[in-house]
Amino acid sequence: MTIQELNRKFGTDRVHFHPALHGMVKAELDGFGGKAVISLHGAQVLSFIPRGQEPVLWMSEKSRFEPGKPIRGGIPVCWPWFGSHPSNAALPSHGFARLVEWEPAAAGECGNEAVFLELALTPQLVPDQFKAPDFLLKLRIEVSNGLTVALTIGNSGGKPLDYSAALHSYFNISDISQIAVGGLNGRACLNTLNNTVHRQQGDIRFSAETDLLYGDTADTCVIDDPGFCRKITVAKVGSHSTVVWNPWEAKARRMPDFDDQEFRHMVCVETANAGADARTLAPGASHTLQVIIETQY
Ligand code: TA6
Repeated sequence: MTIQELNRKFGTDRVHFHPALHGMVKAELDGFGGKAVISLHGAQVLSFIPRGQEPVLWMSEKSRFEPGKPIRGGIPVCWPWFGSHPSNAALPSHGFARLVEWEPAAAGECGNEAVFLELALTPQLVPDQFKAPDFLLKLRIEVSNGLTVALTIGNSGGKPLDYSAALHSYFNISDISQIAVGGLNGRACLNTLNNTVHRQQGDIRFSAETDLLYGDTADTCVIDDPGFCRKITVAKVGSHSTVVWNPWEAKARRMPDFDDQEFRHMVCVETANAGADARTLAPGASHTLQVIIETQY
């Protein structure tokens, strides 16, 4: 559909579609409490700015916006696998959902003075190389005073659907050495950098590359950022695993879509169904993975 057709069919006073780089399309949601921008490429939330505040989500200055490539920042949708593919290392990390164009399904205003956009993905929109299973994905983005993103996975086939997933949120922070991530105290954690397991003691602070997978946790995380004089709360539904990541300098240098010093201004707190929390859907079943992001000053 052309931009004009999209706006005619799905646009409202508060939902507008615009052309983006490389022929991509983005939607702007002008909510009562803030604004969000979503790329139809990957159904990726690119930004969320509550009224009068610093941006809540981080986006690399060197991110690519190219067909078939992941966008570095915002909220990547990782599905149907989180991390490396379990049996085929040649496949891209974090699945194919963030690499393809999704289609708008609905848009408008809803109850709590929120503005929403729903995007959908079906196997017909996925290149054959990924051998997509029978599925239906829906992503619903709601902007009110906070940002809610809900990924609903449906098994439209006749056999069980195994997958892992994450809403891989990149948060904008003042300085990685100043912040703390709370909410996971006492939770078992796999350090994926050295495959050791420990129990979290207190808040998470950062002084080196950090890549931690917490299991058995439905907890709300809180990013305490004294530099921006704010806290970002990351609540969730339908998830019992959380990933906390910062690449630090050496890994950032190895990533072409990540500027060398940008690691200082971002942290990922990822709402997942990963590790032991990977899921299996029976034929006809569905599951929703949801993150609710709010700020406190
Ligand atoms: O955040 C968890 C993680 O799996 C890290 O290990 C790191 O690879 C990150 O995701 C980014 O992955 P990407 O494929 O987007 O470069």
